[in-house]
Amino acid sequence: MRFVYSPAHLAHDTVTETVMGAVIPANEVPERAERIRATLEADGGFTLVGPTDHGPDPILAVHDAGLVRFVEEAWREARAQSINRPNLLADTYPSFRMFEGMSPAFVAGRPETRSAAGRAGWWGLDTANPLVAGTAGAARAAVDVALTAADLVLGGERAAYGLCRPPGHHAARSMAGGYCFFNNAAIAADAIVRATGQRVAILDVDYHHGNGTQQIFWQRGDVLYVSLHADPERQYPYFLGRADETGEGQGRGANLNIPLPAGTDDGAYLAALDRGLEAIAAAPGEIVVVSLGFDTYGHDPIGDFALTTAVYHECGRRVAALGRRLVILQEGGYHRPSLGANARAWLRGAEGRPYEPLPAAGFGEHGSNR
Ligand code: Q9C
Ligand code: ZN
Repeated sequence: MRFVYSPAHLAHDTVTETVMGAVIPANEVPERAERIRATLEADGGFTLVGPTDHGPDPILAVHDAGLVRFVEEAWREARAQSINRPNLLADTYPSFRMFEGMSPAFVAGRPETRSAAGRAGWWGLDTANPLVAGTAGAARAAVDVALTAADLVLGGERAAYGLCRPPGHHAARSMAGGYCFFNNAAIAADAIVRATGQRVAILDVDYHHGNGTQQIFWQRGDVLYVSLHADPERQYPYFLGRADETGEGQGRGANLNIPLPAGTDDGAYLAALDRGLEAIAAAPGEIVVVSLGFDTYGHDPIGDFALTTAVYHECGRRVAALGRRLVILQEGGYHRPSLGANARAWLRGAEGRPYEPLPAAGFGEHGSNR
């Protein structure tokens, strides 16, 4: 299988994030993608290709131009305003309650502040989304990685993997968040619909609900969104991801959320995956975009599922058994020592190659994150 990778992600060298006000080391760090790249290269069955530049238009087809401007200007602006922190993180967000009782027209006319910290809140969802000097370039490159993977599949490949970093599925039309700036999977799915005139399904198997992807396609019938994720009753993004969210308007019935309990293990996960795959199999279309996260792994530092490396091979196998072509895009996964082995297992499964587990790579069942 070919996999698309850009070194531009290295400059998105995040330092910290915050959890309920406490500063912690960033979870979404360059080492994640480097671990996956190194393991796929060592496997011998994967060919690295660089992305091609697709320009801003496919991004602007999905995202508000103001969000794109913010991502491009924020770092320079923060420094110009003497915000001398290792990364720009917001602390104040325009809750929709701030505007209660004001007309939609009035609210829509509220100006975006000129403060860089304020703008980070205006265009953001949460305080775990550090932005640094290289973020804009990395986010643009991640979109090109996704679109290049889509091109490979449109060109006839059965499957291609885009090693996107930063990830994308929390980014909505006008909002960054959850380590995401541009929604790589949504941009790829939208481009595929435009290129083929056919319907596309997105299967999101990151541990978290892809609120951004759901929001972007909420009223569209041409993209089916199916997501397996931690129940928002206990987990980020809290305010979307429930089973009763099924789409509206043209998109009615084209959104399937499958929230899962803490401790979800291989067996329960595979049963839920089969439900999601049944919905995709029942819908028209030839291409599936997979939002692939490994924060479902048993030792992930921010997840609470119990999946094993072996089950990722079976997941890849079952997804490929749909018989559709696959554009597989990296989302989350924060237990760094296991990321390479988990990606390798999933992708080998998707290609119909045997699992052939790697020798335990120097981390125990409860190994550290370094
Ligand atoms: N304790 C993705 O997996 N909340 N994003 C973090 C950390 C945000 C995850 C709290 C999680 C975002 C792509
Ligand atoms: Zn996630």
